[in-house]
Amino acid sequence: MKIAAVKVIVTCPGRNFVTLKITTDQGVHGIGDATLNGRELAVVSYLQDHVADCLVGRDAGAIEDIWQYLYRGCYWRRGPVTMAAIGAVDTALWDIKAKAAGMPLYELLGGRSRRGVMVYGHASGRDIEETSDEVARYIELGYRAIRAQSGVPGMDSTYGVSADRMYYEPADAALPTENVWSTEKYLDHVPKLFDRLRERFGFGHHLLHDVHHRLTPMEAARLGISLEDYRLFWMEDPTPVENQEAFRLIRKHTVTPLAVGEIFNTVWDCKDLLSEQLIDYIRTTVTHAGGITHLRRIADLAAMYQIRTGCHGATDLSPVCMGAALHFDTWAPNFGIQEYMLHTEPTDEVFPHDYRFSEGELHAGESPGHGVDIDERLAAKYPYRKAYLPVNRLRDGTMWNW
Ligand code: EZ4
Ligand code: CO
Repeated sequence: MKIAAVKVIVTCPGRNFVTLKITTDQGVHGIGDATLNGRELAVVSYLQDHVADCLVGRDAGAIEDIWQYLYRGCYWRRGPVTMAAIGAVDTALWDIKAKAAGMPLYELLGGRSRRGVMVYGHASGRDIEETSDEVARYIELGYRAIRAQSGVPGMDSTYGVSADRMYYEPADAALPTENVWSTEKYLDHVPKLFDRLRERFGFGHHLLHDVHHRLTPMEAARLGISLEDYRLFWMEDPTPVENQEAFRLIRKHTVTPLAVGEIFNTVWDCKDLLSEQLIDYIRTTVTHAGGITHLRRIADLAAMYQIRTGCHGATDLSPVCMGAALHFDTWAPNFGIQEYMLHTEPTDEVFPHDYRFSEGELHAGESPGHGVDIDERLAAKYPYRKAYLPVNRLRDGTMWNW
């Protein structure tokens, strides 16, 4: 079965998504997600101008060889644009192989390791009480794990607090919105949030929190210590990850579990954190870490150090990524948890999918492939709209991490 056509589809049913569609000479097609939030068109060009021609005529079943061809063969290895492009090709080819085999993708990966995939939902509010009421709502919906983020007194905005309760969308403007950040105010506030949540709900649910790269290593250590009594499932991205040695410092001081890796794109980014056991959950997912083929390598390395997976699942990853990730999660022996934010209704219509939520878990579905497709006619109704993530500045104007 040979690759006959390679097509890139851009659609914006509420937010931008880039989808790669590969069709074979036998009429089977597969799709992959290539969305890189705020830099979408760079991946579109990479795929259209530099990858598509190299794929036509190749054996669609040679997934590993095509992965190596695109990785080794471009000379300029790694990076988010390259790896998102490779990830989309890889996901589409696994989709095709599983469809051709008549199997759901998880069967092809080695079969089912669990009945369902535990997910965490996103509770947020302008203050602690609003966030607490949102946590109550997720518990009523059946979630067993909930991420909690709250507005901080004295700060106009902070990461993770959405205007629209269920649908969080930070890429909100055609030029980046500028937010003002205060580490002092944040560090003072977060322990109060989790104190309230444990007081109200007890310890029967997993609670998570995303620091979103804002702190220095010592500040992160201090936050970790101050959250220990609340037994978080994880504290995510406490400090920027370029300097992985920072995690040695954090680790020396706190037993609050750490989750890192949503912006990583290869196993090389993960290697030291995994082999030195500096984190507890690895956040890489299908789209930004080179597809199913490469994500498996990362998960296998993590497993050697008892580190579990916690795939990124924000809404800037399309339902195609979610579908593929759920098959991966269903297989991965060292699966930990899957992030789950609801896509808007128009997005779900553009990407009809098999996966279903029930009792705090997502189920990948049993149809052949990864179980997600794209309605191209509908997709064409939503043209690309420029949208950027915000930036952060300190009160005196200094640029900070968002
Ligand atoms: O801000 O994916 O844990 N989830 C996150 C996300 C990221 C977005 C950036 O595009 O940190 O909400
Ligand atoms: Co995050």
